[in-house]
Amino acid sequence: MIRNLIFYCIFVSSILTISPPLVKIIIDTDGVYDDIRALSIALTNPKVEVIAITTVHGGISANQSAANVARLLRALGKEDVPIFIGSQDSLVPKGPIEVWEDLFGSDGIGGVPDANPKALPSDFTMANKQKSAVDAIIELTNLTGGIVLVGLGPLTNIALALRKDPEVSKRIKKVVLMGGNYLGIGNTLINSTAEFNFLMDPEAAHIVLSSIHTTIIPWDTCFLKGPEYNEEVDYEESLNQKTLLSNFLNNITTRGRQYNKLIGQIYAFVDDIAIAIAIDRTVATKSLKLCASVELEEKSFTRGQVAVDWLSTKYDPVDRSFKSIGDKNDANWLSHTFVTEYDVKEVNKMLMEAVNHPGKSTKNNIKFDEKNSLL
Ligand SMILES: *[C@@H]1O[C@H](CO)[C@@H](O)[C@H](O)[C@H]1NC(C)=O
Ligand SMILES: *[C@@H]1O[C@H](CO)[C@@H](O)[C@H](O)[C@H]1NC(C)=O
Ligand SMILES: *[C@@H]1O[C@H](CO)[C@@H](O)[C@H](O)[C@H]1NC(C)=O
Ligand SMILES: *[C@@H]1O[C@H](CO)[C@@H](O)[C@H](O)[C@H]1NC(C)=O
Ligand SMILES: [Ca+2]
Repeated sequence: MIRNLIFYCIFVSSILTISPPLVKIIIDTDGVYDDIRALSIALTNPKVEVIAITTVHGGISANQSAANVARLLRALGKEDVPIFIGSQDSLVPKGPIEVWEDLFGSDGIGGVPDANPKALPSDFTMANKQKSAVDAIIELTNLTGGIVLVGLGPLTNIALALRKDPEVSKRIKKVVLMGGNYLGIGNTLINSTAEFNFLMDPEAAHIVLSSIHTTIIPWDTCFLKGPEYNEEVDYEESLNQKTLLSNFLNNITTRGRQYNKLIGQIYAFVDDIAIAIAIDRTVATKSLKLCASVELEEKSFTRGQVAVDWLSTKYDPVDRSFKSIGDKNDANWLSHTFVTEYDVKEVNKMLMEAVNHPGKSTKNNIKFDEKNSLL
């Protein structure tokens, strides 16, 4: 009996010691379809605890972003994850958002309100009304140590949180951002060499990059590696599983995928990479540590582009790559880790696990049947 008890204790404690602690994440998002797909990884991964989701202006309004997140939470039976609405405009106001409807649809997620789960007016009321995203970031990182802060939109909320409470940068474990660039590859299809999230609020991006060392998944990596990795995975595999979430992600990305085809672009992973690396850093297979800042000059091709100080690097002949030769101890040129290659198969695996996740509520356990819509 006692021997059994001892065995039991050893058994339980070994389980407790082998299972790694949960990755605690706050995700700041502008809630377009890419973000929603990436969020679905974090919300279903058993290694992750999503502490909160905060929303920001960007591809769509912060309010629409919150409604889109609420709809995803319903799809997953995860309505208990709190949503906080943040900044409605950039630090230097740019006025009303012009939604890129050809790509995103009017709501940022393909304009398919009838796709399951259907969009509901109540999605707009699901966010916490007591607290702004900025205060939520400040207070939740104070309540829970070691949070990974992931930015998938313009950096307005994160910049304001760091400004209002500089201790945030000491309390959190790390910041992982999808945004910016290091080779000047832009993605706004206008006369700009900036990446969208950084261009939407260059001043905020500047504040974040000069306040804290971050890990950045730059647009250049998404753009250059997307077509190459297409030989390794089928980017649409996770969209063709017979589950509710797979079908939902298929529906909300249909317009975006069609538009990408039209302009000759490959529909590859973007925000998903940031979430995957926040969960498991080994998903980043190659990175460069670079001192970097953000160009703020108005009316220039380069506003919002990341300025890189390549002179603070040196070629390493063994590794055949450039390596940082140390920080410059200048707040305007903090070093950041730019991910230049990633494990696309692992990102795809995480997405596949997400769409096949049984979910919490029973309705998610049932495979989605196109003829007998369940919701
Ligand atoms: C966002 O929603 C709030 C109510 O939650 C409302 O007061 C505000 O006017 C909305 N802002 C925009 C830009 O739609
Ligand atoms: C969702 O996608 C399925 C095919 O995967 C399609 O049959 C259905 O019409 C789509 N629904 C909407 C509302 O777009
Ligand atoms: C952090 O929490 C402590 C209590 O644990 C509290 O005294 C302090 O005011 C909090 N700070 C912020 C910024 O919320
Ligand atoms: C970029 O193009 C827009 C629209 O054609 C124009 O208004 C703007 O001045 C251009 N910017 C630069 C830096 O040339
Ligand atoms: Ca985004």
